[in-house]
Amino acid sequence: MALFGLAGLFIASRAADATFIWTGLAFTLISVFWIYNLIRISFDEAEGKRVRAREQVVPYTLLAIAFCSVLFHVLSPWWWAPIASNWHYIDNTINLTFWLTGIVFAAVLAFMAYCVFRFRHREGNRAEYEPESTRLEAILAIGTSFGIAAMLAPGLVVWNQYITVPDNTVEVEAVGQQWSWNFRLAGQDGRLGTSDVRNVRPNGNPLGLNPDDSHGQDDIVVEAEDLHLPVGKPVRLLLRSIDVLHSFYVPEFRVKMDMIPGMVTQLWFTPTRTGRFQILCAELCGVGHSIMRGWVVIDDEQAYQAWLGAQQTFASRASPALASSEGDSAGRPGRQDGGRAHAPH
Ligand SMILES: [Cu+2]
Repeated sequence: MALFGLAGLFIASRAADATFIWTGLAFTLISVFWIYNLIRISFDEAEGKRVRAREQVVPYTLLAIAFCSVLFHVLSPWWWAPIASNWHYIDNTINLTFWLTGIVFAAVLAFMAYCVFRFRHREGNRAEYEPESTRLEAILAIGTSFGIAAMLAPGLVVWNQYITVPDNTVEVEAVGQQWSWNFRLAGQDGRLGTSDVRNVRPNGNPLGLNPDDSHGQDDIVVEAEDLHLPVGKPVRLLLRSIDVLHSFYVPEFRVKMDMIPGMVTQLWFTPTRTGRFQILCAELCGVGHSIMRGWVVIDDEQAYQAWLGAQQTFASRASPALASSEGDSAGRPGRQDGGRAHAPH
């Protein structure tokens, strides 16, 4: 019965059109109700409410659930997108967690099945009262501690790698706003200029670069277009938001980090293959959250240089008026609306 339900899930997940999806889900629902009914019947039998028709349905059902769950995990069509960065450590820790929790899950169900079978109702049997067992408590406490430590320890090691940025990274800025992604790369001087949300102007300065900072003049500003990066080079992404909380997430890179207004957060990765990968916002950030998508294109060196050469610098984008008149405190009225990148609609 459980296999029947499993087959239904597979049909639903592989199906291209709605009819098959609903057929598959119906399969699964029917088998779930069937199993539920079997369990109910056997409980009734155990309580003597009903003539014993099917001996020991519950233990077998429990074992079947454990077996099919593990089988489903192994054969599941819902799995990660193929990795495109150095962060295979993250996959390893998740796999480890899956296996540890899977083994415990199967063991608990097997224990339940054993107990249901071993201590089933029989005429004249009486239960023993044994409220405490120091030995059993010690075994469970120590066993559980080891299991949890085994799941947490690899995560700490990987987290340490994740927050330790290597020296040879290229700095690139990604800025989230409702509801698009902008980027900035250092120009000839190899340095990003300073920025402030009070400098943000929808036309000419979407990232709020400081017009008086000479380091910022040659910065390459990519507004709501694809970000290109060279393959094989470690990248340190500096993350900013100019309005509300966002989160930068590229599933293939296995990296995700929140973007917090007023703070610069960061993450780093090394792209390991060329391709076009979607950026998702992973923090609910307003009605347009689900359409807040962008793309990172990983190029070989030649294609990357060609793309880089075609980009505009901050100085070439900005209008002369912007650079001079709003740099001082006289620009105060302009600052009032400067916190937002653009009108909501
Ligand atoms: Cu967002």
